[in-house]
Parts: sequence; C-alpha cells; structure tokens
Amino acid sequence: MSITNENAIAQPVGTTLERYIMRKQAEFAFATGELSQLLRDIALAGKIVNREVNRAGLTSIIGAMGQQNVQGEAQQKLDVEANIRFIRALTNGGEACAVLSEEEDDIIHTGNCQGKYVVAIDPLDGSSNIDVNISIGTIFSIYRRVTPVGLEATREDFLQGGRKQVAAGYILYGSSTMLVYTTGHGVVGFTYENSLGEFFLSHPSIRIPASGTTFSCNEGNWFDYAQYVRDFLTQCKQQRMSGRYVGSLVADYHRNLFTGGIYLYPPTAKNPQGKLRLLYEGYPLAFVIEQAGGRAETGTGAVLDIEPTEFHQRAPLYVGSATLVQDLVALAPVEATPA
Ligand code: AMP
Ligand code: P6P
Repeated sequence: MSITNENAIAQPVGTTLERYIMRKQAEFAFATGELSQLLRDIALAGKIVNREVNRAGLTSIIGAMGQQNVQGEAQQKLDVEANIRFIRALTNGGEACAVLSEEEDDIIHTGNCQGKYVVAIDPLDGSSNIDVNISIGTIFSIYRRVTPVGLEATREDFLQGGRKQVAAGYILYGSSTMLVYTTGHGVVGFTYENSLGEFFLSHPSIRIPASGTTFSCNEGNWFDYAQYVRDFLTQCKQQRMSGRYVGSLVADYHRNLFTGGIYLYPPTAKNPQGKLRLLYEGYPLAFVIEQAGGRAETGTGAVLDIEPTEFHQRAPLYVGSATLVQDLVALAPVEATPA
C-alpha cells in the first residue's frame, strides 16, 4: 500500500504541544528553555484538572467547600483542587518563582528563587457552573520577574502592567478541552486528545473576526449599567444581534474569539469596578484578544494600559471584535476618558 494512499492506515496525528513549543523555542537562539518548561507545566496541570472536571459528576468532588475565597465567593471543591494542581505543577516545574492565584490572598512563593518567571492565574473560572456541567476554564498570565533572581518575588513582580506580560492564555474545559495562548507573536490553539493524553495543534493562527453578531452580558444588571452601555446594547438589539451569555467567562470569550462578538462586564451596583479581576482575567484575555486582532477596553482606555495597584483589583471588561468594542467605546462620555 502506498503511504500516500488516502486511506492509508497511519494517518498523521498532527503536531503535539511539545513539538510546537520546541519549534518556537528554536526561534530564539538565546532561549534557555525556561519558558518552554513553564508552558509544559501549565499544560500538565491543565490535563489533570481536565480529568477532574470530566469525572466531577462521578466523584464526590462536586459542590462547595463551605468556605470563601479572597473574593468572598463560595469556594467549590474543584476550585480548590485546580488551585492545588496548578500551584504544585508550577512549583515542581521549577521555572516560576511565585504564583498569584484567585484562590489565595497573597503571593504563593514556590521556593524556586532561581526562577525568572511569575504566574498570575485563575485556576478555575466559572466555578458556579461546575455543578451544572457548563464549560469552565483556567486563565493564566506570565511575567518575567523584575526583582533579582535568587530572592523571593515581591508585589513588584506582579504589578508590572498588562503590556509586560511575556505570555498569556486559557484552558477551556468544554465539549473538547482546548489550550489557547500567545507569547506575543499571534494566538495558537491546541485541542486535547483524551485517548493519547496530548494537546495537538488545531488552530495555528487564531484571528477574531473584525465584527460579529453576538453580544454577551448579564442583562439582569441592565439598570446598573451606564447609559452609554445601555445605548450600545439597544443598538445591538435594533440590529437583531444575538444575545449569548453562558455565565462562564472563558466559554463566552472563546466563542466570540472564533465567531466574532463582544463580551461585556460593566460596572454594577454590586461591583462598581466591574466583577472581573484585572491580573488574572482582564490582562491575559486582553493580551490574547489584541494578538488575535481584537480589542479589550474598560470604557476609559485599553485594559492593558491600566496601571495595577492591587493583586485582586477588578476592572470593567469590554472585549472582542475590534469594530464592536470601538462602537461601544465611541459612546462613552468624553469625561470618562483619561486626560
Ligand atoms: P527562556 O530563556 O527559555 O526563558 O526564553 C527567553 C525568551 O525567549 C522568552 O521570554 C520568550 O520571549 C522566548 N521564548 C523562549 N521559548 C519560547 C517558546 N517555547 N515559545 C515562545 N517564545 C519563547
Ligand atoms: P454574573 C464567573 O463567576 C465569572 O467570574 C465569569 O466566569 C462570568 O462571565 C461572570 O463571573 C458571570 O457573572 O454576575 O453574570 O453571574
């Protein structure tokens, strides 16, 4: 049988994450392999969390822990499990000197003081959806430390600002599990093959459509929204756009990344700065969307241009297709834009 026979038994399985990471590292002659290892560590933890998420219904892991996280949100058991898995993988991998997690008040020092990277992470976002089997996700952001190697990381390493990110991305635990990330040279996507325990390159270059017909927000907060946000949403409805809101950020964001659209979490009475956290939700998702040709704004400027002051600070998030985000921002009152 000719190996080029279309029905050949041994169809190529594709490019594994490992092979892709090594190819990319080779493009940087000075690279030591530390970032590559960090990406592997994140992927490994993602595989383990994927296994836990997939079998959550069969084990006693579903449900709340009866305690709250730093956000004052009920911690789900899978939240805690994911937090442990990512911190352990990053600690054992040796490349991250510290981790800032949504689930932890303060910096977690890994003991890898020789590590030159720090990682901010939301180990399992959308946790309120866990028990009802809706897609959830991990969001991560990687910085090169600014404090001396050999010492423990400090606040300074995590409060560098969104445009200092070296890499960022997310893992979506959905109908299939995907790893999507950027290192500043476009956006790439990998799909997990459970039977082989491998991520395979499925989307070599992800670009968000310039516009779209989907808007994603919790309209239950309508009467809290600023008038310009309501005006924008009214325009969307007059144009017969589709409202799609899963209530799981990574799921809504990922769909809009592929189909075009805009996700909005504006300031509300309950969350006057918006609900979403800047360091491990806003910044990483803004980095990815800008690399994919989209935009991420707060209503008073680009998300990536916000000066960070606190680990767990929140910020409004309007993210998605450039044209839709621009249409929203154009309606924002001039006084709301920075001097
Ligand atoms: P390293 O010395 O391994 O930490 O790599 C130094 C820099 O080279 C990183 O901060 C990236 O900007 C780039 N780099 C190294 N490895 C990779 C990779 N696998 N993918 C993308 N960029 C990489
Ligand atoms: P609301 C989940 O808790 C989350 O952080 C995001 O995943 C999601 O988009 C948002 O909050 C949902 O918030 O207030 O609409 O329920």
